[in-house]
Amino acid sequence: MLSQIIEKALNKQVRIEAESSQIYLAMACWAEAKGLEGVAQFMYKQSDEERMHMLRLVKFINERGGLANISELKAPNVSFNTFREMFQELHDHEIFVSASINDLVDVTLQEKDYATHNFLQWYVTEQIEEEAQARAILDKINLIGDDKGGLYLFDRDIQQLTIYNVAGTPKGGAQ
Ligand code: OFO
Repeated sequence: MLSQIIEKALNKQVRIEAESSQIYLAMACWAEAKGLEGVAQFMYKQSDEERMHMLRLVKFINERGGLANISELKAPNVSFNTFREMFQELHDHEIFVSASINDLVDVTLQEKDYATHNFLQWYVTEQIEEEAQARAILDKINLIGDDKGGLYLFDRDIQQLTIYNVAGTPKGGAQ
């Protein structure tokens, strides 16, 4: 059984994951409209993953005797000056999510809720991967600079990253 404090803290994270999904969906649309097909596919997939993260929390809350709260969401940014700016926003958002997960883990320790603490370890690992991926992408973009040919290759490469993840290795383990 979840305490009210834990239920509230988990529900806050439900909302953050749902907003993350919307943020990346908006990025997918922006990229698709700009003809960046690879980037768009990558963002659609990120958006789907965030929805899975949300659902995982929703099911856990309900299974543990709580009630998942499906709330209104903050509207995401829908336009960006450059694709670099967009990926910077993705990176910064992942740092924000990691901090939020860390706070949540902290609450479970204060509340001595070791079942929820254990459940959240998957998210801790996932955030390490997502931060590393976002940093690697930003490093690549910084290498490309304003080079149009570089952007073409980047768009193709990131598509392969997406295909690779879909085909073989689910990022962060089973979802
Ligand atoms: Fe939910 O993993 Fe990123 O934000």
